[in-house]
Amino acid sequence: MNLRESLELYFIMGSQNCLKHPVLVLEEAIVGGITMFQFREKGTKGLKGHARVKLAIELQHMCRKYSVPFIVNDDVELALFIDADGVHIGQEDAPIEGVRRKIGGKLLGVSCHNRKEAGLAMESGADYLGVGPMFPTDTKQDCRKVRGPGVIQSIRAGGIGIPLVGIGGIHEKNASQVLKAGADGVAVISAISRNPCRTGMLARAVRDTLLES
Ligand code: 3NM
Repeated sequence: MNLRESLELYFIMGSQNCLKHPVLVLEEAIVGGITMFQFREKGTKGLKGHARVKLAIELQHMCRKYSVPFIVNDDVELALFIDADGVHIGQEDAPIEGVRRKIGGKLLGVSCHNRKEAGLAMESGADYLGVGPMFPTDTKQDCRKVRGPGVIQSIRAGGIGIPLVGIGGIHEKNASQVLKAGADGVAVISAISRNPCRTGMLARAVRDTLLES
């Protein structure tokens, strides 16, 4: 697997983000052209316990059917239990080195908000970074201040070259700004989870921008 290519259109969701069954949403998104998926079942409306694990396995099966990498948000034990392709953690989650030790060679993504966090994540063993929020978003309640694509330019200018996606408020009309700032791809929740039938438009916008540059 080429990680930069897998990051081009990274879809993230849990049942709390979907207007119909998440398995149907994921299949439509995959057919529309997503290149990686993250299971992020979170918050008061998210499933818990057995129902959460069952949904994770159903979504993982769908990803396997189409050879799309399946990443688990935050929950290292779940990722190991179901043998996911990787784990994504935030700055507030477990220390990066400890997660790297636990997951061995699985993919490790880390959310970062500035150049300093990006440098530390890279040194601590991250395979890729998620940088945000690029634009205003209602999806994440505890979101930090909007940084804009400029923060990606600053991370790249600081010599941090590892694979990276922008996240936060991204859709087909503004994705090109994120890619032109130096991202390998874009990570989105609501632009696809609420409207999976539009995935193809976003996928085309991403591909066209990457081909131009
Ligand atoms: N992380 P949408 S922003 C999960 O800035 C997440 O680290 C962010 O949802 C960060 O695509 C965000 O609907 C929410 O805006 C992204």
